[in-house]
Amino acid sequence: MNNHEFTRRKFLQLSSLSSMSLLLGGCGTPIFEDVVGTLSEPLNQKFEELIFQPQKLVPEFLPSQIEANNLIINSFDSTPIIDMEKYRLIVDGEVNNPLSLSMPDIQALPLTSMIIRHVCVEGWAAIVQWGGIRLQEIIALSQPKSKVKYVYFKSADGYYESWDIASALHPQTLLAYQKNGNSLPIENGAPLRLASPIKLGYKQSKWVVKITLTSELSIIKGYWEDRGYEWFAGL
Ligand SMILES: Nc1nc2c(c(=O)[nH]1)N[C@H]1C(S)=C(S)[C@@H](COP(=O)(O)O)O[C@H]1N2
Ligand SMILES: [Mo]
Repeated sequence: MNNHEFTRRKFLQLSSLSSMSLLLGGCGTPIFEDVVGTLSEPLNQKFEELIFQPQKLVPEFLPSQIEANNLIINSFDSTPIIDMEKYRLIVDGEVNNPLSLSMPDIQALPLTSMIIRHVCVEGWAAIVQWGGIRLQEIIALSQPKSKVKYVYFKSADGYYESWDIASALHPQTLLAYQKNGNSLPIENGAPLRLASPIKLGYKQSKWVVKITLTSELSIIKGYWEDRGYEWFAGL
């Protein structure tokens, strides 16, 4: 079995565990150690604190409140062409377990759905249903080092963003692959985009190809931030 296959099998085994047991790396039951093996290096204290810290949930909307919106805001005037067969989400940076995940890998993980309001600073908003994987699950799988404070997102169209780790770990921050009950349209960021009720629209990167965990925020912060917009952009 080659190394890639091994990592993939471990990953699939891991994904069948609940995120709670995954995070309780220190509990050390024989079964848990068996399944998780060397990947189970307990998550560091600071990260565990953050992920268990009760973060305030934003109230969600009802399905009857979903608004059909056709507003597409692209900073680059074009939708990137992505080969879905070859697509991999890369997770790297200050992590113990860098990841390269296909969409089937990601779709094997628990699906979370939410109906939230998307707010764009250009003066429009829409109530949208998103379905996808909690970003905290992906981050947990990568086993971030204790000093990680920021998360960078690189998109296939050249867009880039950075978030604080607490917002990235918020239970309503998703990497979405569904919109309003259908698979995510390419113009809205397929195969994978950020969706979260705690941040403004420009923080919600579409066509995410790479997630980098880091302890440093560089002077290059985000496409709009580097043009004068606020970095935290909380709602
Ligand atoms: N990769 C990428 N992501 C992006 C953008 C972009 O131009 N490129 N625009 C942002 C802005 S300003 C908004 S309001 C939302 C719009 O999302 P939508 O096109 O799905 O409505 O995407 C955000 N994410
Ligand atoms: Mo926006």
